Amino acid sequence: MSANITNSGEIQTLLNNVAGLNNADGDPRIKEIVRRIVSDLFTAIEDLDITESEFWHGLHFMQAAAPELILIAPGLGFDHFQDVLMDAADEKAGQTGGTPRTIEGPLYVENAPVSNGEATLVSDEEGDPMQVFGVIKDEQGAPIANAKVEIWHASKDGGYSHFDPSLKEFAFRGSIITNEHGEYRATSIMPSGYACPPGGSTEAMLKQLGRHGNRPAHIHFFVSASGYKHLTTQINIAGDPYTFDDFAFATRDELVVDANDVDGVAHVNFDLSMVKAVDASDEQRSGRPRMAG
Ligand code: MBD
Ligand code: FE
Repeated sequence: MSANITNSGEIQTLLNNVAGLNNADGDPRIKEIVRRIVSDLFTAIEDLDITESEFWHGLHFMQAAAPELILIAPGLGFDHFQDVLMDAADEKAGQTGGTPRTIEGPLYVENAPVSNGEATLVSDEEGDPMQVFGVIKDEQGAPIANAKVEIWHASKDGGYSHFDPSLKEFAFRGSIITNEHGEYRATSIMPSGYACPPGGSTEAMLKQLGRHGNRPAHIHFFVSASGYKHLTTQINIAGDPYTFDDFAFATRDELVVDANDVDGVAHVNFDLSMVKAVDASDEQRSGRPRMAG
């Protein structure tokens, strides 16, 4: 496999022209990225003898899949790969520790209601009662007051508000400011695992790979506090058949949490540990586009 044609002068010139390297306009960073990605795809087409039919099938698949690209990305491991890259960067900078990160996923919505100390995430949706609670701590174990804990999770049917039209605005979403003991508590219902939309492009793609499109029951967190690095993570409820078989590869051993029955309420107790920020930008989450609720 040597990509003889891709490496020829003719195709290298074509790639330079494709990426606009022969002009002084445009964005140099975008040019660099386009040059590299198109070149890598040409190489793959040549090395794998991807036929014209296969190429166009793939392109038409992507065209139809456009609304689900945000789901295909975690299914193909891109979200988890970015976590691994960020972990490696932290390691290199000597900034390890704290609760492990894991992927944000595509279903966060801005502007959920804010409460102090505790919140009821929903009052009139059906489901098994669940409380998720804990303490936000620094690496020495000292509680962090006034941390912002944003929580979002699925319904008992695995749907997310603002994406599943049967659910009320901001159902199962809330932002809790920790009290003077660093505590947060959300009263809600037990989420079910998520399944990719039946009949959709993600499901079709995963089927071709012999895979499924399920996630275990999980609860998402954004945690931020002045002077600490922003944390994006999730917990998986122990005992779900998909806990260690997540189509989005987001499970980490430290993030699997038991739900304990206390008088008919599932108690999910999870403390989170925050790492000191080195500069102000560490306190912010990534600039990824997000839906405003
Ligand atoms: C989810 O709920 C989710 O968290 C991810 C990562 C992908 C799809 C649905
Ligand atoms: Fe989710």
